[in-house]
Amino acid sequence: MKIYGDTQSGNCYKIKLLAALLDLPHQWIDIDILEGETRTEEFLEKNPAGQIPLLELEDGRLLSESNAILNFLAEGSRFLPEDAYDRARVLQWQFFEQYSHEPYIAVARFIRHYLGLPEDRREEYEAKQEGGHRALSVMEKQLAMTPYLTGQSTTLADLSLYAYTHVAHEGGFDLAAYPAIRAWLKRIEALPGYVGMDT
Ligand SMILES: N[C@@H](CCC(=O)N[C@@H](CS)C(=O)NCC(=O)O)C(=O)O
Repeated sequence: MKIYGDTQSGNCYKIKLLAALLDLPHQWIDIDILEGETRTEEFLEKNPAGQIPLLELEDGRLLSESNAILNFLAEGSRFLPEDAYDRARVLQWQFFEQYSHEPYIAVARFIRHYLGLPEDRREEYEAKQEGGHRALSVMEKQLAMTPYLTGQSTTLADLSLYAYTHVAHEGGFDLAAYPAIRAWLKRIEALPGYVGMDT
């Protein structure tokens, strides 16, 4: 299978991390967003939303949306529980990630880390801080009670949220006030097969 992505993007890194943890054979195809490579006619034919990550299976079937790709690839693995309620708890955190975490932390990081905090986007960047801290506080509360977001073991919920949380400082978020999150980041980094964002 092929994975179209950018290793600096948290949404794409989620897939890279899962593929490494499960040792899934794949071809990684680097896509440069800033060079407009998600907007070419050829790419838009594969994903009309013009976004990465994008999965292309050997038979040509395509799948976009990082968390959908994770759920597809993790089927039958230790990262996706079988019990309906436990599975829904994973989804609960993945929806939280897309609605309450990524739009603040990933966007602030994009403005600061990718674009170099240009003056015309400073206001937007500042406006992202409160929402980002709100999301981190929700995670901190859970992780002070359980080692992983859904309980005692690592699931896709952790991988989805690890992606942008471990680089939150690049969006201006200081994790010093979140000890449970910092301990959880270390637990994820100790998983056998773990790969970092740059490797
Ligand atoms: N909800 C999508 C978001 C994907 C997304 O925002 N991708 C960004 C990179 S992180 C992208 O492709 N941006 C290029 C563009 O929108 O033109 C997911 O989780 O996969």
